[in-house]
Amino acid sequence: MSVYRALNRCVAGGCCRVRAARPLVHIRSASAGMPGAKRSDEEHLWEAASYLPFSRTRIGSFFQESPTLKNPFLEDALLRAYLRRHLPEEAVLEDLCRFGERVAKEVDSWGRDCELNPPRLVNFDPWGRRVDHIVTSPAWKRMKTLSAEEGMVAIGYERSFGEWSRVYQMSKLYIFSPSAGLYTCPLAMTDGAAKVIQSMGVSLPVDEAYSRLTTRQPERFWTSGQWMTERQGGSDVATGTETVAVPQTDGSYRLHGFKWFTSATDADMTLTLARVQDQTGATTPGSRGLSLFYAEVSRDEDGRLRGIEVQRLKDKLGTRQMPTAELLLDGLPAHRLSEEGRGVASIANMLTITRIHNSVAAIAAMRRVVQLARDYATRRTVFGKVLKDHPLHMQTLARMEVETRGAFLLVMDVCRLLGREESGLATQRDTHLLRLLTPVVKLYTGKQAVAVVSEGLESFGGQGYIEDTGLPALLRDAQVLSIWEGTTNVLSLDVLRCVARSSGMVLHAYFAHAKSLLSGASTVPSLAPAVKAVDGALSELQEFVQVAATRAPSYLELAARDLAYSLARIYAGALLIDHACWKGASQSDIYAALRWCEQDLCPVVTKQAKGCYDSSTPPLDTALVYDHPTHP
Ligand code: MFK
Repeated sequence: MSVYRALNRCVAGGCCRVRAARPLVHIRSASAGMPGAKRSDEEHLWEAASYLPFSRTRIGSFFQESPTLKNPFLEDALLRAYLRRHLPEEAVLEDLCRFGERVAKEVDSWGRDCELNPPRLVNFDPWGRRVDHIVTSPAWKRMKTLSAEEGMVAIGYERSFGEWSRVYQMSKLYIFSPSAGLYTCPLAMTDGAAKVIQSMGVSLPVDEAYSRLTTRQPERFWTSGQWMTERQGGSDVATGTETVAVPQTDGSYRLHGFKWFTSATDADMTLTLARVQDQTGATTPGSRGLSLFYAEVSRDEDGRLRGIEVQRLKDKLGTRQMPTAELLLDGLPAHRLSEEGRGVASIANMLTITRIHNSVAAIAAMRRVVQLARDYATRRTVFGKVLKDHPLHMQTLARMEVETRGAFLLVMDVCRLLGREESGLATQRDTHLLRLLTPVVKLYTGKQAVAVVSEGLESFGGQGYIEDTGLPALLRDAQVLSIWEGTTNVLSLDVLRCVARSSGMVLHAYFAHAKSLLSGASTVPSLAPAVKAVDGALSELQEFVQVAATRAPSYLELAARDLAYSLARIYAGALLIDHACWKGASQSDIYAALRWCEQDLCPVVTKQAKGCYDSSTPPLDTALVYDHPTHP
């Protein structure tokens, strides 16, 4: 573009126009009376340019400093305090500190590359042969190497730190997650698959797979898929799974079916569900007809995928960094891992692990947005002072911080319980708590992540809405956390199911442990209002449970979501109090506990008092949702 055109555009266009107009008029009138002063329009404009605050070469002198990602380990007071309290091993702290530095300096930019270079599917080669090649970015591949080197899955199985090994592993994933370009998804499923194989006994044909899933050697490392979802069965796996397994003479199977949503489809192997056909071709319907299968993803000598066609990649709101595909299973060679009909019960171990990973991703997203917002608040000046000096802005960030702290302690407690179970130290109470809290924590933190990340974007003003800041991707990716691995409602019902199946024992464990967490609080008098709130909420909840047990199942079903929220909020309150009583706790820990406990800790009782679960509610809800004019 010529200078002339550029200036013309500048003078004529938009916001520059008002500012540019004055000097231009001034120059023209000044030169008009001078003898022999014949000046071209271009000269006028050249001269005008020296007065213009904006032009092609001068676009203003102010540039806002961007938020800077610093070492996420060093920046996280609660993580460091939690580890100092429970796992004060130099080796762990050093590793996390080094890794945090690597994440900030190196890995974060790979994560961004994964977002900018999403996977694509090449179905055919130039000559029309089917190849079904999912092309991923170099950054995505680097994440695989890094994951092996850093022991992202291995740490959980090496168990070098006994019952705290899972806390160590999940702390590392927590630091990694928002910079990982969604590589945490294949890692979640890989971890889940290793857990399933281990719990079923590491023997042929999966011994090699187990060693690859849990290795630190990048050239041997495998990731696993978890192909559960079919067109009819997202949540309702039991009735919606159509895939059939045809027995072969050598004892193996061939799978035929259509998997509708397979994440991280560039995996090396998968665990999946199918119905075994009998000799007449018949299968057993429902949950009891499902068995668990192991299959490797491999290519034949012509380069074609064995028994798989990739129909298409999904076009998703977020998690675009990662390939998610629709797969036609057309004779996929597979081995049955579970007894026939024990598929759901066998894959449940995988669901426990992936739900915990999901919760880790949720707290990591919250923590990341808080860290960036906190940094930005020291760099951005508005209305004459930095954001950090605006009390309302600080109040908003402090609320986000409280949410993040409560969620962090919830998730770490589930990791602690998992570690205890795996190292053979779990008491009956621990086992019950782990079963109850896994869905509770997953559903609660998934929702919290969306709320906190959304609030966090607002703290960057309009820049939080601008793609190439990388901030919007945080929100897009958070949105999936309440959906996959069981939606909020499906998990709320899972809570009811585990209460029923344990004859209420999971709730006994919950009440006993939550109360025990308050026991040290008498040493910190300033915590009294928080202790009173949690104690009161626990009593209310106990009463609710007693009453609800006498009501029809539909009553509890309507209360399920509020019940799960109550369990999460009260337990987080108790954990925050317990942490604030620790001798190494800070004033901020006490403040966070007090703030958390100011909210409605027991919404199920608040709503019950308003009659929200009465029998009149479901028909009224339906009428409201399908409301339409009754008068012409
Ligand atoms: C960063 C993190 C990233 C994470 C990445 C993951 C990406 C992958 C994306 C996906 O694959 S999303 C697909 C996820 N799909 C789901 O989460 C399915 C949601 N639906 C459910 O969870 C249903 O509740 C369920 C399929 C489990 C219901 O099936 P059933 O067959 O009706 O269950 P049923 O009859 O209640 O239980 C069957 C057995 O499983 C019982 O064992 P027993 O027969 O021995 O009694 C149950 O106890 C057991 N079970 C069910 N849920 C369990 C469980 N055991 C432990 N924990 C659970 N949650």
